[in-house]
Amino acid sequence: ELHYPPRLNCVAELFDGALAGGAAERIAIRGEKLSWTYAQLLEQIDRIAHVLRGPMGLEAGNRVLLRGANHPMMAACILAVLKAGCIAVPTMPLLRARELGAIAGKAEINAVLCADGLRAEMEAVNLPAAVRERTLWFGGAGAEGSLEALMEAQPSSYDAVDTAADDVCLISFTSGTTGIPKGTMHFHRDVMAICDCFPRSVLESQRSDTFIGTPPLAFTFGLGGLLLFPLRVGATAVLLEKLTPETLLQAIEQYQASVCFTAPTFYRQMAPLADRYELGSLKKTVSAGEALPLATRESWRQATGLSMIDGIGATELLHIFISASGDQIRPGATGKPVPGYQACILDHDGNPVGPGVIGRLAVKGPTGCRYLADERQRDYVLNGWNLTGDAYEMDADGYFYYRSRTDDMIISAGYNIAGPEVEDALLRHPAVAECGVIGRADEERGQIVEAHVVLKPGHEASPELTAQLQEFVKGQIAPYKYPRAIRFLTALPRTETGKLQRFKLRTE
Ligand code: 3UK
Repeated sequence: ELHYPPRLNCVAELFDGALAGGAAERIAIRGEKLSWTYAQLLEQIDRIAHVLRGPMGLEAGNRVLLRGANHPMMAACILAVLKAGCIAVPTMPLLRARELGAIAGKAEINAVLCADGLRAEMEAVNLPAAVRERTLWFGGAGAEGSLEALMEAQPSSYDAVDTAADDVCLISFTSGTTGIPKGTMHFHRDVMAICDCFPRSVLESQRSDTFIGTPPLAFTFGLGGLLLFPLRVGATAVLLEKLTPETLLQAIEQYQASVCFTAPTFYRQMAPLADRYELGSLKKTVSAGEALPLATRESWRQATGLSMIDGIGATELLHIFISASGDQIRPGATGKPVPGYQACILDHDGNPVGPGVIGRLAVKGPTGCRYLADERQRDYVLNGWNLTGDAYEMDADGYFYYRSRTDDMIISAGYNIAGPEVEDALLRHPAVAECGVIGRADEERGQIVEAHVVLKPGHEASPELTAQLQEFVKGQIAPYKYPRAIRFLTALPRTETGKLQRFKLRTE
C-alpha cells in the first residue's frame, strides 16, 4: 500500500528524498553537451519556477504547454512547472501546428515554454493573445523572449507551492495509434506512485543506475523512465535527442548505462549490431509501447544475454502496470500486474472471464485514469476500472498474454486471428526486418490477413519470396493464419513513440 501525505508537491518530494540520500553532488542529468548535478538541476528548476510565477505572471493551477526534444533544459522546465503549482502539458516534438493547436485548445493552456529549435511550428499555432504574451523560448541565442535571460535575474532557490496530493499536475495526451489524441490528467501523488511501483518491484532500480533510452519526455513512458524514476532513487538520467538504434548502442557504451527504455522496433534493430559495442554496463532493458514479439525477445537475448523486461503501460495509467523480470518472465506473456495494480479480462458484457479466454483488459490501480473529456470518462472508466483497448488472455497462474488491440483482431472466414501472432512468425524468417499485419476487407472471407513487410538488407521482394514467407508462416502457426496477401515496403508508418500505425496500413 502506498501512502502519501494529503499535501504533496511531487517535485519537492523527489528532491527532498534525493538530497537526504546525499545526491547533491551526484550527476542527476547528462545531456549531449552539459551535465547537471542534483544541486545544479534544482537551481535551474527553482529559477524557472520564479520566472513562471514572477515575470510570466502565472498562478497556481495554470496550464503550461511544453515543447522540446529530450534535453536537460526540457526536463528542468517540466519539473519547474510542477514545483510552481502549475500543470504541465508536454507535447511531442514532431507535432505540427494543427495538432498543437488542438491540444492547446483542449487543454486550455495559459502559457508556453518551447525549445527555440521548435519555434517555427509553435509560432504557426493560432493561440489567444494572452498565451502568446506568455510564451518563452529556451536553448536559443537571442535575448528576445528567452527563458534563460529571465532566469539569470531570479533567486536561485524557490519554495515549492504547497499543492494537494490530488491536485492535477500533468495533462498528458495519448500518442494516438488511432490518430485522435486523448487528454488524461494526473495528480502529484500519481507521479510518486509510478516511481514507487514498477521501478521498485520490477526494475529494482538503485542510485548507482544510469538510465537511458528513446521515449520523448512528452510521452509518459519517457517522463517516468528517463526522468522521474532516476530522480526518485538519486540515480543518473541520460537525455539524448534524435537517437537511432546505432547511436543508442554507442551511447549505452559511452555513458555506461545500466537501464534502457525503448520500443520493440528499436531492440529489433539493435540486436544485430550489439556485438560491435561494449554493453557490459547494461543490466535491465525495458520494452514497452507495443507488443514485444517472442522472436524479438529471443534475438535480444542471443545478442546481449539479457532477458528483456516487457511491460504494458498507458498514458491513462501514467506508466507500466503489467510486467515481469528475471525468472518471473514467462515466454509470450507480458507478465503479472505490477504490485499495487489489479487487472482482469472482461467479455462483451463486461463480466470477468477465466483463464484461456480472450477478452478486453481492464486495470485498476493507484494512478487510475481521469480523462479530460467527461464522455470518455463515462465510457472507459467503470468503478475505478480502466478499460484498455487491448485484447488479452490470462493463464491459470495469473500471467497476462497480449493478443492484439481489440479493434485490430482480424476476423477471416469466421476465424479470429491476432495480427501480432502472425508478425511474430514472420519476424523469425531471416529476410524479415520489420512487419505489420492487418485485416483487409475481402468479399469471400470478410477479411484476409495482409502482411506489410520490410526486408533486411540483401533481400529483394519477389513472388518467390512471397510464397516462401507464406509457407514459412504455415510451418510456424496454424496454417489458416497465414498472410494471403503480402506487400513489401521500405519502412512501416510509426508514431514518434515507436508504435505501428495500423490504420495507415489499412488505408494504403
Ligand atoms: C500498447 C502495449 C503490448 C497497448 C506507455 C509504457 O504505450 C504507452 O502508452 P500509450 O497511451 O499506449 C497504450 C497502449 O499501447 N502497449 C503499450 N505497451 C505494450 N501492448 N505490450 C506492451 N508491452 O495497446 C496500450 O493500451 O501511448 C507504455 C509506459 C507509459 C506509457 N504511456
